[in-house]
Amino acid sequence: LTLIVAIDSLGAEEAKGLTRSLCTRVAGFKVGLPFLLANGVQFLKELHGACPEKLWVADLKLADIGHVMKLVASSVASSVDAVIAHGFVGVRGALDELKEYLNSLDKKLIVVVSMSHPGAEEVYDKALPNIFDVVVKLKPWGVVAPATRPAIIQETRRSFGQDVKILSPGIGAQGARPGEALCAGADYEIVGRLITRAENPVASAEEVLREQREMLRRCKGWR
Ligand code: BMP
Repeated sequence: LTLIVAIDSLGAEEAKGLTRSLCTRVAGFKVGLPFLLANGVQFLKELHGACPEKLWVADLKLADIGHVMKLVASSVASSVDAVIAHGFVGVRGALDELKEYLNSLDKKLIVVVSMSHPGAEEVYDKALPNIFDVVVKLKPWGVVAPATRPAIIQETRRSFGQDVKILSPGIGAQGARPGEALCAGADYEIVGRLITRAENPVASAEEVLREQREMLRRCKGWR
């Protein structure tokens, strides 16, 4: 399974319905800050409890000193499998402490290596070699790399082989097509609005999965 649905702006009931309907169909769910602030951490526990086998990712885009990132992570850790942090804060006194803390809970760390919006070229992409050093030192379970710039995904895959999972947002609302990131080497595509804002979100998710299969069939000869 290659699809992670990003939940940023759904109401509680919509989110409950969608995650239940998609539970058997997708790889997991990524829950963003707007959703958590609107619906609360306790509600995330409820969602997770109804679909516990899937990969639940807390996307709080952590970028702070280790102590504070650990405090924030501790408020969601029991309801998720993985936590996303920015790579640019560096290892010592920051990501090293977060990683150790998550390890102690048997949770995964995902580090942003670059982002999907145009401005990421202004700063993030220029720092890519430094961020890659962070990934080498830290050995996180996964990284986020942009579906909108497949060359970054390819470079990430070339640099780390199969040692990290690559999760790629930027599909649909931000312009990339389903399957493009997978063809560039990503393990998962993160899709939000294309699904959550569709008239029929479940049908839209099915369509994304179909397009992913079709693209993979063409680029990798998959059946
Ligand atoms: P959408 O498919 O609606 O554009 O949502 C993309 C999701 O991925 C959002 O939750 C956003 O926070 C996240 N994301 C992103 O768009 N670009 C990045 O570089 C990193 C992200 O986590």
